[in-house]
Amino acid sequence: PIKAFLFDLDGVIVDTAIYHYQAWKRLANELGFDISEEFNEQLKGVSRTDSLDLILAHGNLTLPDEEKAQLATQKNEWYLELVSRMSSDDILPGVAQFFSQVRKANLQTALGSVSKNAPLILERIGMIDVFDAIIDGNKISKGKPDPEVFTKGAAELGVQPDECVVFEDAVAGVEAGKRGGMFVVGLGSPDVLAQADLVAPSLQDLTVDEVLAKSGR
Ligand code: B16
Ligand code: MG
Repeated sequence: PIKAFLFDLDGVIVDTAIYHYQAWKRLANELGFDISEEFNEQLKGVSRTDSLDLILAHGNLTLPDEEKAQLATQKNEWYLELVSRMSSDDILPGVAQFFSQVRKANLQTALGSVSKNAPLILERIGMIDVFDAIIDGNKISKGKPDPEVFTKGAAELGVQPDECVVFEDAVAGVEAGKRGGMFVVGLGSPDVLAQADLVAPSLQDLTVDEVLAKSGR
């Protein structure tokens, strides 16, 4: 049976993906090139350093590690400026309702985000006490699509991977959940998230009962 739900943060609970995109775009522009929304899909769920490597390759730039570290710090400062204005108003539609169903169903919950800023964002939106376990970028060594962020979540909750459902909006995150042996619900477009076991536009379009039934576990 399913015992736990594991949630990605960016794009599932809250739309910080747009802020990551704006900050990376600003950085690319300063370096003399641009990134499109389509290119940005590849960055979702990918760690800060891996994202920067993808962006620099996109702009045909090779830079020394020291300079890359400065650029990553700069991007994070811009990102934090945007995030600092967030509040509970930024929680995505359907999240509160879905979580009240999760609680009634006695399921455990974990956050599975590769963001080092995840605890700060949870504080800002008033959701720091909602999860039974929080796995974020400070606790893992490999970003998505590596399954580490989700397998650690399952381990911290004391459940098996096949007892977990992962909720993800990113291609890399869906792959991470699948590689971890979990049932994966993709939130977004079925074309982009083809690897997911079930796809819906957002949590607003799902009920807990429906997810449990469709998981067949
Ligand atoms: P930070 P998630 C990911 O969070 C974002 O989707 C990704 O765009 C970002 O680069 C990554 O976190 C690292 O974030 O720079 O804040 O440590 O989707 O796993 O919740
Ligand atoms: Mg995400």
